[in-house]
Amino acid sequence: MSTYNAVTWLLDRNVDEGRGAKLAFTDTVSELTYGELQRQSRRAANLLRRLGVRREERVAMIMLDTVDFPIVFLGAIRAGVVPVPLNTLLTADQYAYVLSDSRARVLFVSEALYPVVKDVVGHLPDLECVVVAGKNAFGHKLLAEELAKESDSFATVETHAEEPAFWLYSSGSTGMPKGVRHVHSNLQATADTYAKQVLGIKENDVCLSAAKLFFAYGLGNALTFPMSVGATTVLNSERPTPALMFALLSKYNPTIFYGAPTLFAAMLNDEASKNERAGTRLRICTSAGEALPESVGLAWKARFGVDILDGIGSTELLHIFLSNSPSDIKYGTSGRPVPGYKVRLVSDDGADVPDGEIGELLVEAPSAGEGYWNQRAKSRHTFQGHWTRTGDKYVRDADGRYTFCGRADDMFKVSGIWVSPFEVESALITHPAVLEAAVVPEADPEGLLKPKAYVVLRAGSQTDNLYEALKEHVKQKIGPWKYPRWIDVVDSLPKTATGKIQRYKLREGEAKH
Ligand code: 3UK
Repeated sequence: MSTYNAVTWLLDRNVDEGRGAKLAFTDTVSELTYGELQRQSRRAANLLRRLGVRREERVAMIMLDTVDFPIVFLGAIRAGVVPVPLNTLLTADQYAYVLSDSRARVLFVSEALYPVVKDVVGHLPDLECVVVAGKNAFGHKLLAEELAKESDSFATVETHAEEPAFWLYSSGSTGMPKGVRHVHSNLQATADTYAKQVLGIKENDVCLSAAKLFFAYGLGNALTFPMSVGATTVLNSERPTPALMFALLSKYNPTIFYGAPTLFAAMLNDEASKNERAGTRLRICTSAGEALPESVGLAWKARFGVDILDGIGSTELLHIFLSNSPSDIKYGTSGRPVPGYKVRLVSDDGADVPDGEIGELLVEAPSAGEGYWNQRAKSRHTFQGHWTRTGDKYVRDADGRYTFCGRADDMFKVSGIWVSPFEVESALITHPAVLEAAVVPEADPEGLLKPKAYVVLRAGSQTDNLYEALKEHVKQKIGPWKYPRWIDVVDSLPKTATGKIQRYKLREGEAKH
């Protein structure tokens, strides 16, 4: 049987090829060369063995983006143990759910995040040990001390290319998160396709990702991709505010900056950063998580002279499968299939739809997860043989480019015609008074569905006759039946940790929790 452990390719290969002394990660406090990361990850593998964790068992990580993250993540994979990085912004209840669902044997937690889980860790039958990264052990074990006790030699476990290497929980827009099992070969699959062929990542690149490592997007951006070529990553453990991002861009001068639409828009709008530059070495930016409005892409390019590549990825498919590329950008679209991925657009009955018609996006991917843990019905619905359903509605134009039209579950019909909330929201935010918008169906007095909008206004915007002006604006832009019949001005919109609008929380008659 041939064997393949992702760590051999991702990490050990860099040392074998002579990059042992090269800087792999810096987190603004500590630095880690490829050689040091190799040694530390071997210590982490030995630590897991000493703690009695066996191959295939899970260990959870609630860790900030510091150099400890790759040490623990890669150490576990080296030992054939399955790391489960968790969102660092969850509540105690949500941690209790995922820790128990995954049956994690060990929890690695950053000191600053320990207080959130302190009342949970004593109540989980499968959790045997807590290891704290930082200076205060809270009565548990300290990561640095435990690693120091271990040997830095370890025979990497001979795993199979198709056995689970790590899990990522997909938050979805409703319900409890689902554990997506990703296999060893999936990391390399995202590097060989998107990173190599779209980003054209090279050894001398320096990467900065606003998305954290526990997200599939951040994991690829700041770990898989740079390590695939022996490049360097700048890790940021703090909240990615515009001011902090500008400071990191100027201090580290990265060549690739991976962001998200809300952040790019906030950086462009930040009064205090009006005179900031994006760094002299920056060659490309990427955007994912939600669609990048055309206006944001154009404004960014005009101000900083660097393009933003919008691309869509998902936790289930690990990284981006449809994207613009440096030589082929059309703002407002998600571009074309990434080489190595195939896509289809299908109608409700499963038939392929022609150009210009909206269909659900299915993807054939070398990096698809192999299923959701303990969720057979949901696994069957999403992972259908070679094809993975995304739940996204898209339209393909005659040039073969794809444009996002919203989530399948958010679409609704008005007078028998499909309305995409996303399209109405996109129209609303082109009005100068509107910063953000969310659109949901609401029943009129006859019981028929019509669009209702929740809008966040820009500071200091003119509000005389605003409602009529917004309705007229939408009618002009996208068609008379799509305009919002009701408009509510709100301070903020409900969003997931990944910045996606939770329309279900705004829909009439649905649980508003
Ligand atoms: C939406 C987009 C329009 C879309 C992700 C890059 O976002 C990521 O993963 P998630 O599991 O969410 C997946 C869903 O998010 N989406 C993401 N990107 C775009 N919609 N345009 C986009 N560019 O609904 C998708 O199904 O949180 C992003 C890489 C890895 C990822 N996991």
